[in-house]
Amino acid sequence: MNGAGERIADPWGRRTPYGRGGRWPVRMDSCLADGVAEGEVDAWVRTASLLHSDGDAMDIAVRDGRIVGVRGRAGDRVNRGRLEPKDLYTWQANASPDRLTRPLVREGGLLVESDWPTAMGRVVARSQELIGSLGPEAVAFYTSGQLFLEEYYTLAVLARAGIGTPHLDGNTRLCTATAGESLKESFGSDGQPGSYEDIDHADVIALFGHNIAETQAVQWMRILDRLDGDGPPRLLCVDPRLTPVARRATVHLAPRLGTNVALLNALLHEIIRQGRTDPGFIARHTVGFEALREQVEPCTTRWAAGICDVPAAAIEEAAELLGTADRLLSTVLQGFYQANQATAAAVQVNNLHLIRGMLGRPGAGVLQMNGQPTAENTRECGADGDLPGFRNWQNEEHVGDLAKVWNVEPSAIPHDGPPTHAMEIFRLAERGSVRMLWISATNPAVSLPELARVRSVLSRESLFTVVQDVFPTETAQFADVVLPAATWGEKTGTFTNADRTVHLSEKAVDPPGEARPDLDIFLDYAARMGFEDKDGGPLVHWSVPEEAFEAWKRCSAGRPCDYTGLSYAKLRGPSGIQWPCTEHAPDGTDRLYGEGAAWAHPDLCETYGKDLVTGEPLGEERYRSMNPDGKALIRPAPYLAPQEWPDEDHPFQLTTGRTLYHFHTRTKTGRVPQLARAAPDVWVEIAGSDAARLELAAGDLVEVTTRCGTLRGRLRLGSVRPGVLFVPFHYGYWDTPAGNAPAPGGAGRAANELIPTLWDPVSKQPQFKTAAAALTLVERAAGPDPAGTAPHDVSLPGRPRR
Ligand SMILES: Nc1nc2c(c(=O)[nH]1)N[C@H]1C(S)=C(S)[C@@H](COP(=O)(O)OP(=O)(O)OC[C@H]3O[C@@H](n4cnc5c(=O)[nH]c(N)nc54)[C@H](O)[C@@H]3O)O[C@H]1N2
Ligand SMILES: Nc1nc2c(c(=O)[nH]1)N[C@H]1C(S)=C(S)[C@@H](COP(=O)(O)OP(=O)(O)OC[C@H]3O[C@@H](n4cnc5c(=O)[nH]c(N)nc54)[C@H](O)[C@@H]3O)O[C@H]1N2
Ligand SMILES: [Mo]
Repeated sequence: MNGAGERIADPWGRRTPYGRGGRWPVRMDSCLADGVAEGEVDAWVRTASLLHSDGDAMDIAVRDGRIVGVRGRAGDRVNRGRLEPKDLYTWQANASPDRLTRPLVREGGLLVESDWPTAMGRVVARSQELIGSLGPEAVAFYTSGQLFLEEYYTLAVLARAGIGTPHLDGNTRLCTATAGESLKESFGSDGQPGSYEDIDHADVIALFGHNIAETQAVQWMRILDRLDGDGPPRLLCVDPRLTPVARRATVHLAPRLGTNVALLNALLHEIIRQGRTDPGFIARHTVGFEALREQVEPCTTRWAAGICDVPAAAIEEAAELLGTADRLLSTVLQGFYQANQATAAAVQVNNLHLIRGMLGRPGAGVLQMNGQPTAENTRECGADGDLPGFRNWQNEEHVGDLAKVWNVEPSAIPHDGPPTHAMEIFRLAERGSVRMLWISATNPAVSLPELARVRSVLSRESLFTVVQDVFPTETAQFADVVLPAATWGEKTGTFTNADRTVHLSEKAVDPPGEARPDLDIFLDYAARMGFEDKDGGPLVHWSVPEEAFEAWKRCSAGRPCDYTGLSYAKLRGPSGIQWPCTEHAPDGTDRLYGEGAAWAHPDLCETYGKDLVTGEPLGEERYRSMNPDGKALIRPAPYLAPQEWPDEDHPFQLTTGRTLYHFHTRTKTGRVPQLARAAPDVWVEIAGSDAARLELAAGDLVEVTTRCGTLRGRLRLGSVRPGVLFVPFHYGYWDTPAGNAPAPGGAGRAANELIPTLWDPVSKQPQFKTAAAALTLVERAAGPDPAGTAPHDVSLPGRPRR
């Protein structure tokens, strides 16, 4: 592989420094299979990365009908030619010998190879039988943040208006439900305010619970290039671990897990106390400032220091950074979204920007980040249970408008209660009221909390489970029908990254065996089910991706995520394009809300808001009186201690997350030799001081136990704050010798054996980032750390640098 080793050891590659306000230089990254020269490639086919929310634009190299490599696209606004290690190497996974190539059905307890008519016949027969006998609510869909826009939109139409079930959600519930919710609470509607180009202009960049160096590595390259250029930005990092971001930060705050709201309230307190607000912006564009002032009035830095276990002086330094920034860019991700008080904490970051007037100008913006590559589309298409186009299910006019687009009666669209969230769907399956669960492009038997319980739900006799995937996953083992899907490079469609940039991804090669694009599977189902509109025409009236895109454009018209100015032809241009893109904004829109949050108007908003503590809906009347003119909402929240808190039996705070080299449950990256070698097995990270106190050493085999379960892994030292354990959540069971989950009560390898079922009351996002845990030694290290320490993972002893 050309250049393979070097980008494992040097993940961010060569620096191309640039100064503040300058244009990020191009750097071309590529990787081709051994023995293939650029000139020998038959075709380069346009796509973007499907391994994080960055949307790194790239071309797939094709030779003799096979994928033989990738290269970045120089003209694209997102990455300007760069690729990160997963982008560079993961194309190899498409050709894995163990791809699913034929449908499987369960016969006599075993999954056996079958054909499409048989497999789809079973799915359709079971759907019709359940809908006929128990009603549409017996059927549920749990989808992804990794399919394409056209696929989500088709799924949303068929689930909502075809079947009429309210039980449709994405794994975006685990991922960016809080991003969406915090934007709704602050701006009345989902929709990312900021732009990646804000990195080029900001003088302060604040990263809240976001390890961007490992999780959107190309934007970290952009930050590194600014740090090496003229007028570098100052960085604030809020993370309990000494991440690569923390190492480069001007100020690093490493709070106790789950105390984000206390910290933010103290930062807001300082900024208000020192008069570093923008009164003009507050008066013109916001409501609610006085309530925030009262809420944070007692939240001194000393008060927060006690709760967060961070020196008050460090919080003051951070407040100084934020308060003196002239262009402030903030990013927020899972250290907030998956922690205690997720929405309340993320909303405080929005408040920071609202009171400082840091929105809608180059360098001044908020990125409530997405994680998955296509999570934005799950949300905008309504495959997360919300109505498509960020319509408000409590607003009859919005429902009526959608009904017109679909040519159905409004009553055909379930909207008499909030959408069913993923955790609730699993609970309904556990209770037996959901009887068919169709899982597409997600692996809940590894990624949901409390895995022992998830396995027991999925193995229920009364639950008919359909799994649509590209590999035989841990989840597929529980299926009644397995549908083999085509994936990236094998199908065509669009997807939208975290800064609203839409990319077209085109088919480069044929899928293996009988695998079919997810769109074709959904279309086949809709046709077999005979879903009709109110005039007896087909409800789903498209048959290829471009027609689905055109149908979506009509649905998005006049909404915040307006796609009407886009087309496949236009997306074949040099760069991806940011929505909204309309006749009036044909080149797309870089930033939202510079001129105020117009979508927050009561007639237009996606939601009337929720109580940030209880999650109770505020209701239309309350919203109208609070925000009659449609301004941005400043929403205060009190700090509440996490439910999971250490005690004598469980003295540690456990958190979980990611490494640079793997994507999620490793169905793709685990099958890529370079990446698998870089991080072959699970580990447990502990502070050097805790290890010394417990007389433990690097490489020791340990057991971590919580009230839910037990995990075994080798110890790594050094990069978490004292009292914290960190475990990556990538490792399940498909590549273990047994290939199976642990026997009940046994120690597992998946982090989610340990994570209890708890979720944020507002966004319903599970809390993957705080569990009380115990640690015990199983066996001393035989030699050096067998987990293989990745080069950037060197442990630095001592306190995080400030
Ligand atoms: N390499 C790689 N990149 C990815 C992915 C991947 O699997 N691998 N997945 C993609 C997806 S879907 C997502 S959602 C994103 C996630 O991207 P990130 O959110 O950046 O990743 P995480 O490692 O989950 O969590 C980020 C940080 O939160 C910190 N944290 C934990 N608890 C707390 C807390 O209580 N407070 C604060 N302030 N911080 C805390 C952790 O120490 C961790 O460093 O990454 C995307 N990119
Ligand atoms: N403890 C802990 N748990 C977590 C997290 C954490 O930080 N800690 N993070 C959470 C977050 S943010 C996320 S996003 C989730 C991710 O959790 P999952 O969604 O379960 O993770 P993936 O491994 O990405 O699963 C995607 C599945 O889709 C399949 N697939 C890939 N491409 C296609 C395609 O084109 N079509 C079809 N049909 N299938 C395809 C893959 O083979 C894989 O099985 O995990 C969550 N769980
Ligand atoms: Mo995610």
